[in-house]
Amino acid sequence: MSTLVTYLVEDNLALIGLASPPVNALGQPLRAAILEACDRAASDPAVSAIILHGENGLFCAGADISEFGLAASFAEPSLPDLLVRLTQIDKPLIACIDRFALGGGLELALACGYRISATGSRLGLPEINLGLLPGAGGTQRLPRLIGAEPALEMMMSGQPVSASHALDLGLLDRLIGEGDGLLEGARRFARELIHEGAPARPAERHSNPAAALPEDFFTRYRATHEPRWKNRLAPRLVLAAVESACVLPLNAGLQREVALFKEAEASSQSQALRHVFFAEREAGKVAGVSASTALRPVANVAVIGAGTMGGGIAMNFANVGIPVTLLELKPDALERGLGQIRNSYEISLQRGKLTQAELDKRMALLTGTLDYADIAECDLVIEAVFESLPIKQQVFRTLDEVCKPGAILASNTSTLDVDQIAAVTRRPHDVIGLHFFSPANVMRLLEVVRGKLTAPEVLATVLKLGKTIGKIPVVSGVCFGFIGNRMLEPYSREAHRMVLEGATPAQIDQVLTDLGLAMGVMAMHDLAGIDVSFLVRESRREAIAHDPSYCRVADELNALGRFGQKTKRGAYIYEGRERKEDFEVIALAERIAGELHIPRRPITTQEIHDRCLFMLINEGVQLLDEGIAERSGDIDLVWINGYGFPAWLGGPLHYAEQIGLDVVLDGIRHYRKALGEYGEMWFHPAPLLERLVAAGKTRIERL
Ligand code: T1G
Repeated sequence: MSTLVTYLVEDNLALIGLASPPVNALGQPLRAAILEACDRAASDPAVSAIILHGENGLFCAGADISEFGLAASFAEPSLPDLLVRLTQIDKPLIACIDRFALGGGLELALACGYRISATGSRLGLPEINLGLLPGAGGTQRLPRLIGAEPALEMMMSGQPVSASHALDLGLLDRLIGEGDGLLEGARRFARELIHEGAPARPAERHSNPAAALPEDFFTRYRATHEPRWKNRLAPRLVLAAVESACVLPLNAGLQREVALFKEAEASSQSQALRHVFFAEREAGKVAGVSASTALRPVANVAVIGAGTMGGGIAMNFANVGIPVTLLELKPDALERGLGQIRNSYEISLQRGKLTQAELDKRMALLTGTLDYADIAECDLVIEAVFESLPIKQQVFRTLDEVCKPGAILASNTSTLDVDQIAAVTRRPHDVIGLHFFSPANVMRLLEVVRGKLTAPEVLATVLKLGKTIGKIPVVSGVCFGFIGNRMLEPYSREAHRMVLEGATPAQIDQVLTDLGLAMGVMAMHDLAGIDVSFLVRESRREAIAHDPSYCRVADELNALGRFGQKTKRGAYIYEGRERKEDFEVIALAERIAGELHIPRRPITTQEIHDRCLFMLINEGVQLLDEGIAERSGDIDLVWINGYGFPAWLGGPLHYAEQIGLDVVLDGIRHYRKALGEYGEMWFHPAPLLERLVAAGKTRIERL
C-alpha cells in the first residue's frame, strides 16, 4: 500500500486516509493510491462501507496544478476515470471533509455516494480562477445533485461556500461540529447507512438538471454576462459544460467536459493564471527570511494621518479584529477621517456585505487621537501623511522619540526613499515601507519596501501581517517608485507623448482596455489625480528636464486646475458617472506639438500597444536586473493587483514571454530609430533583455 494513503479496516468499515502533504493535491501518484485502496475495499467482503478522509487535517485542494500542461495531467488513472470508478463501487462510499474540498477535491467527494463535513470547512470549484473548468465530473455531477443554477453559480464565482451553506444546497448529507470528532461522526453515519440498508448512491435529486430552468436560460445567461467576461475563455467553457449537463446523458456529458477542459488547459489564459497562482505563493519567499525568522507581535496598530489613505489603511486592521489608533493633528481632520471610515462601512452594510454587529465591532476597534503619547505602546505604526520627504521625516523623528523599543515604524510612501526616512531615526532596522494602493481597504497589493537596514524579523512580521489582512505582499527594494510606480512612469510617458503625436486619450485607453486592463492609463490618472502625478514629476524634474515634451499635456492640465475626476475635468470631461472626450485636450495637444515641432500623424493601435506595453515590460526587466524585484512573478503580481493588468495575461512580464522576448526587443529597437531624437532619448533596451534574447532565453530571469 502506498504511503500516500492510509488503509484501515475497523469492523465492517474501511477507512482510507489521504496523506499527501501539504494539501492532498491529486497528482498521479495519489490518484493511483486512491484507486488501489478503493478497489481493495470494494472487493473485501468484510467491508460494508468505505470512508474517504484526510489524514493531515484537511480533505483535498484539488488536482495537482503543477501537472497541468504536462502528460502527468491525464496520466492513468486520470482523475475523471478514477472518479467514474468510484461511482461504480457497490458499497456506500462516504467523503469525510475537513478544512476544505476544492476543485478536484470536491469532485472526488461528488463521486462518493455521501458527503459529511466539519462545520468550519469550505467547499468550492475555483477552477475558473485558473482559467479552467471543473474537469473531473463537477460540471455534470453537481447540477444533478443541487440543480443547474446553483451549480453554475458555484463554478462561475470560483468562490468556496461554507459547510452550512453546502448543507442547505444539498451538497452535504451531514455536518459534524468542530468538537464532535469528524471521523467518529463518519463512522456513526456509515453504520447508520449500513443499518438502513442504504444504497451505494442515493437517487439523483436533479436527474434532469434542465427541468427547473426556463427554456431560454442559457441564452439569456450568456447575453447578460458575456460583456463582463471580456476576452476570457473559461467562463464561456464553464457555461458550455453546464449546458451539456442539461442536454446530454451523463456519460456523453462527461466526455464533453473532458474536451472542454483540455481546451481550457491548453489555453494561454490558463497558463497565465496558473503562473499567477504560483507567483502569489513564491512572492512570500524572500531572501533572508525563513520560517524560523522570529516574528514580532502586532496586537495593536497606529496610523498617522486620517486622510483617504490613512482611513483605508486603518480599516484593514479593524476588519480583522486588530485595534487601531488613528492620529491626526487637527480635531476636524480626525473627525472627518473617522466619519469617512464609518461611511464606508455603512455602504457595505447597505450592500449586505456587513452586518450591523460587524460594523459596530469594527468601529469599536478604531480610536482617534491628537496626541502622539497615545500611540507609544503600539506594535506597528504606519505613517500616511502628505507625500513630502521633509514632512515624513519630521513624523519619523517624533515616532523615534515616542514609540516603544521594538515598534515597527512603516511609511506608506508611494515613491520616496525609505532609507532617507529611516535615516532620521535611531532605529533604521525597525523602519520599512508599506505601500498600500488606493482604495487601501480594497486593493489587494501591498508593496513592502525593504530598506537597506530593515531587520529580517521586521520584514517577516509585515509579510505575515499583510497576508492576515488579505493583501498580496510583494517585496521591493528602494528606488524611485519601487516596482509599480517606477514602471508606471515610462508607460504613462509614452501615452502622453502619443497624445502630442496625434492619438487621443480615448484612443489610447481603448487599446489598453481592449487588451484587458481595468482602466486606460489616461483615465487612471484622472482617477488618481493629475495634480498627484504632477507632484511626482516635480520630485524628479531633473531626471526628465531634457525632454520638454514629457507629459506636457498633463502639466498644462494641472496648471489649468483640471485634476481629473475630482474637478470633473482632466483628460476627459466627467458628467455624473459618464466620461466624455474633451476636445479642448486635443486642441491643447495640437498647440504644444506645434510649439515643440512634433509632427502629428495617425497613430495605430499596434503602435499604442507596443510603445506603452514594451516600455512597461522593459522597465520591469530593468528592475529585476537591479535587484529591486526578487523575481519576474513578483513584478507581474504588482501590476495585476495594483494597476488592473489582466490576470489572464499573467502580468506584464509573463505577457512578454508569451509575445516573445525577441519581439519585444525588436519593437524597442524599432521605435528607437523610428521616433528620431525622442526614440534615442527613451527607447533604451534593458541590458538584461538584450542578454536574455542573445542567449535564446524565453523566460525572464536574472542572467
Ligand atoms: N496543486 C498543487 N499545489 C497546491 C495546490 C494544488 N491544487 N494547492 C495548494 N498547493 C500548494 C501551494 O503551491 C503551496 O506550495 C502549498 O500547497 C500551500 O498552499 C480537475 C482542474 C488549498 C486554500 O484551485 O486555494 O482541481 O508554496 O500557501 O494558504 O477539476 O492552496 O508551500 O511550495 O496556498 O493554506 C483547484 C488551490 C485545482 C485550490 C490552502 N484547486 N489552492 O491555502 O496554503 S484545479 C484550487 C488553494 C482542479 C479539477 C480541477 C490554497 C488552499 P508551497 P497555500 P493555504
